[in-house]
Amino acid sequence: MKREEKINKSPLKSRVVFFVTNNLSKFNEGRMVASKQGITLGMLRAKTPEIQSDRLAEIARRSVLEAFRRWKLPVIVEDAGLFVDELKGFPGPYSAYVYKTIGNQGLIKLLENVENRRATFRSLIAYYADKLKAPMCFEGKVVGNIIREEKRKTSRCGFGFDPIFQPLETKKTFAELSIEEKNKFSHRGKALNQFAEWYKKLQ
Ligand code: ITT
Repeated sequence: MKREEKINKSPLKSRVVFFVTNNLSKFNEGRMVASKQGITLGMLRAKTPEIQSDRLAEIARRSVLEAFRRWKLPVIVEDAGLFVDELKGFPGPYSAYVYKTIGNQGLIKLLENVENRRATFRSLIAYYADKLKAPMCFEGKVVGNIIREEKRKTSRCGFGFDPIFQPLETKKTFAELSIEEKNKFSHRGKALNQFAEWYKKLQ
C-alpha cells in the first residue's frame, strides 16, 4: 500500500475533535492549524460556563469537563487572554469582559502615558475525551507590544485585541496578518500545535 493510501486509512483521518467556542475567529484559526496537522476540527458553537479564576488552566480544565459532560464527544476548549506588563497582567482572564466594555480604545487610553508597552497573549487549550483520566492542557504564548492606535489590513481583519497587538517578531499587528501568518506566531497556533503533536501520538 502506498504511503498516501495508508495515511487516508489511518483512524486519525476520520477522527474529529470538537472545538467548543462561541468565537468564530478563534475557530477559523484553530481549524487551519489542526488541518495542517491532519486533524479535523469541528465547531460546537456554545458557551461553556467559565468559573471565576485568575488561572487560565483552571478555567479551561473545568470548562472542558463540563463540555464533555454535555456532549460526550472529544472536545477542546480554549481560554485565552492578554496580559499587559505595566498593568500587572490585567486584563488577563478578564480579557473578554474588558474587550466588550472598554475595547481597544479603552486599553490604549489606559496606557496613554506609559512607555513600557510590553504584553503577552496566552492561550490555554484543554482537551478531554472518553477514557482519559484527566483533561490534557497545552499552553502557548506570544510576547509583543501594545501600539498607540489600531492598525488592520481591512476592516474585516482580526478580532479582539488583534489591531493593537504587534508581536516582537514582526512590524505588523495581528490584524494586518493573514490567518496563516498569525498562526505562525500566535499563542493559539502554538498551543494547538502542541496539542496536535500529542494527539497524533495517541492514535
Ligand atoms: P470562547 O470563550 O467562547 O471560546 P471568547 O471570545 O470568550 O470565546 P477567550 O475567553 O478565550 O474567548 O478570550 C478572551 C478574549 O481575549 C477574547 O474575547 C478576545 O477579546 C481576546 N483574545 C483572545 N485571543 C485573542 C486573539 O488571538 N486576538 C485578539 N484578541 C484575543
